[in-house]
Amino acid sequence: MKEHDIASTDTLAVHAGVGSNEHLAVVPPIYQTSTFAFDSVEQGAALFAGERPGYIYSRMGNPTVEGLEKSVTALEGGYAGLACGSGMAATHTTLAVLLQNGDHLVCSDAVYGPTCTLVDTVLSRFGIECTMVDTSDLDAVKLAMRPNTKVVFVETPGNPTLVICDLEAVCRMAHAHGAQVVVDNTFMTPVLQQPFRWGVDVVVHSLTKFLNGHADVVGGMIVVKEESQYPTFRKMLNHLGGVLPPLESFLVHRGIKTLALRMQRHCENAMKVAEFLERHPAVEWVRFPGLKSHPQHEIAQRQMSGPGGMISFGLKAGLEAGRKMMNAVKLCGLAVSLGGVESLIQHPASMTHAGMGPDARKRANITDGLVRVSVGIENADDIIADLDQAMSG
Ligand code: LCS
Repeated sequence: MKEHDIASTDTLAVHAGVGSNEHLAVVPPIYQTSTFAFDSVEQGAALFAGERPGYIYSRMGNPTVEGLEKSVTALEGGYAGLACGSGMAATHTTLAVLLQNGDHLVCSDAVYGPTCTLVDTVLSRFGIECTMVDTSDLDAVKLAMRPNTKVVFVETPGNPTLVICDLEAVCRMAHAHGAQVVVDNTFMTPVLQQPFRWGVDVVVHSLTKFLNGHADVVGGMIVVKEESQYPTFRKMLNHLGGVLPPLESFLVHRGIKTLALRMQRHCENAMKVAEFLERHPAVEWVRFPGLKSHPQHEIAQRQMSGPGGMISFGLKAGLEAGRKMMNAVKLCGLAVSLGGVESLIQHPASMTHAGMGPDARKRANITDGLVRVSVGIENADDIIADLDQAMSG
């Protein structure tokens, strides 16, 4: 069966990109090599000229990396994938392709902290201006658009506030302006949200999170929708150089085989944890796309096939109580990153989003009291018991 004939993400997660190999190994080998020998000078030249398919040098292409790229591409329903050394490398490479001096970018204000820093402080040095807006507010997005706006970069649900953007509506607006839409799909994975269905042009991921799922690799992925986009993206990644090595590619590809199962468990567990938190007398507020109290709950139900595993909340007694709680967890790890099988808890204002600065955090609604939990696949009752004891300690 061809990959494009398979519709279900469960089956694609297991099979896509695995392909066949010389010895019919069920799990393809790791091509742990930096370079590939040529049969002859003529063949080498033909490979460089693009007249023949084949591998030259692992920054330009490697079969193990390609297997992973095919897997994520099939899951997203795109044309091609480009594995990058980190999620930040995927975002940087994408924006380097789509923007140049004199262009303007509109970006979600609730994004992973370093994404905000990249667009705000690094791209500005290259003459690219950026407006950060609440992309759940379409009027605000419309107001931010300028004649030179080339890209709308959306993270949905946003890190860490879990604010949700209506992708179909934002694509319609951006395309009418001649701008492309890039979506960071890290929090959802293609199992729960497929941005290309809503008109998005480019999808980026931090593979470090749910896609790999085992907290042992840092990686990223770009997926483009159309064939025409691909050569420029490949050239840019090759020139910027932020590629993913073969061993890491193998590990992420292995992790993806259980992606659909893991996402189902993350969603179920997070729903239980969010309901527990919402009922808890010490908790002031909870943000989780699966709760009816989420301001964009209806969009979530239409656009996402599950609420995901991320929850943010605040305690009535404020930041100090949150700190005490985070220091008291026993099962949950006190660590940044997310999307692994193990539950993690962290404090965005002093950790992942500290570098954004207080003004950008305020604009994005990232309050000092906000606590973020990445709900793992342990027994939900055990996670709840841990949070409960940490709050009452
Ligand atoms: N996009 C999102 C939504 C992220 O959460 C992260 C990392 C990135 C991109 C960047 O990916 P990386 O380069 O780390 O692979 N988020 C992290 C977080 O919330 N805690 O630690 C890392």
